[in-house]
Amino acid sequence: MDEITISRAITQSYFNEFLDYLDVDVAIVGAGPSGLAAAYYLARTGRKVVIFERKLSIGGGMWGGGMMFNRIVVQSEAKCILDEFDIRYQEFQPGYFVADSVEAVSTMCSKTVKSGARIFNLITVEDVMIRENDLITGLVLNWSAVDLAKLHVDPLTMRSKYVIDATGHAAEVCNIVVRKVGKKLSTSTGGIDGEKPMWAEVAEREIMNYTKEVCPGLFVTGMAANAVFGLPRMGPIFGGMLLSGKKVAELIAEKLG
Ligand code: 48F
Repeated sequence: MDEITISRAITQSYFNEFLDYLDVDVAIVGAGPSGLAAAYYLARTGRKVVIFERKLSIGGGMWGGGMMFNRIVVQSEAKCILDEFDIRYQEFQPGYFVADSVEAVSTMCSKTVKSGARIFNLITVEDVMIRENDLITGLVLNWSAVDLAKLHVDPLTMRSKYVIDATGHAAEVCNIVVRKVGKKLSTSTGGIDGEKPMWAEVAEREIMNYTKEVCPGLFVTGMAANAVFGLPRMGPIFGGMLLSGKKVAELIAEKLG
């Protein structure tokens, strides 16, 4: 057993893939439910898709269910996505399906990776790359450890035909764009309209209308869409996240042709 061979296997395999994914069709920021669903459905169309996730763990806010009770609720409209991923559920009351969040995250993660999407965890997106007319053309990456330790280390950059902001409540990519490029989003103010208080029904309905291209080259999905467009939050009902991820995949697949 040679430790150096083990080290070579890890570094060589990792960096071969990292190099390959520096130029992709779609780069997704955040591996929560919306980012995973977007990656899965895009990868299944044969596109080259990568997710960058800041944390060690995949799954974003889905692991914790509601208030750390590890169950999620999904409405009838999104049951087809649970079926697609083969996530088991029970009908609690007509129209309300409850699933184990651990099974939901681990199954989505596994199927997304096996569909061909690549997930790089422990990497934080700290900026975007732009070209003429403020077209978003890629992401600026750094190790999350660098960010956490506040080290003065320059990042690296990757290119992507389209970027998806799937960073949840913080809508981090859109916030970066507004801060650095100006109020040029397709919102009422051009900036981040800001998330509104809890109203699950409106939030789950409207998220589908606001899952879209928010400025050239940048799409928004999941809770980030609600935050950017001033919609209410919805709490631990996850159908909107899954449907929004699927919708953004369809919108981008259509653009890619
Ligand atoms: O928060 P998150 O799960 O986003 P989502 O897919 O789902 C929202 C629900 O979990 C829940 C809800 C549902 O009703 O309201 O909150 O919209 O996942 C977002 C992921 O993005 C990562 C973050 O660590 C999380 O795993 N993330 C955020 N900012 C960055 C990032 C960044 N700058 N770089 C890389 N990853």
